[in-house]
Amino acid sequence: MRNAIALALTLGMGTFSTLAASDTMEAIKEAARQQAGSKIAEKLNIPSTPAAGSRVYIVSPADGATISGPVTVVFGLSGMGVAPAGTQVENTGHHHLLIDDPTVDYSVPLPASKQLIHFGGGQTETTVTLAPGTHTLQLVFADWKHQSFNPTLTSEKITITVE
Ligand SMILES: [Cu+2]
Repeated sequence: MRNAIALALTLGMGTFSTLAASDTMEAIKEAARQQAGSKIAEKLNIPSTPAAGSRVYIVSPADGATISGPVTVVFGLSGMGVAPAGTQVENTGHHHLLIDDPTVDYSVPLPASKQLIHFGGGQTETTVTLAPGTHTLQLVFADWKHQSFNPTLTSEKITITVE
């Protein structure tokens, strides 16, 4: 822990030099603790805790919808806020869209694939082109380091038909 704080102090030099001269040593220590905590959380894939009562859901399309052409998916979130990936603010995260139910290991940062799309820019909707047929869509909300929250914040899985 001591080494991690020293490392954070070294890495954080730029940040600390911008602190006003009136900042106390305690404030600097607290900043170091937070920064060290972030580094450790990132290294150990420590999940963030979601805000109590928060939930993620698909606004549209509706479950069971039949759609012709590209599919616009609107992401819903309540109880928390959207922030771009890499922005560490409590009770925020970014959306991920799961297409056709890929296998996901929620203990590590979410990988990116054609079936697991990250919206690290803080987007709240997307348009995807899917082959004709039946598909499932589901959202996963994850924290600044692409780590799923614990407990996991996933939407209901919906099924749509693309013509
Ligand atoms: Cu992500």
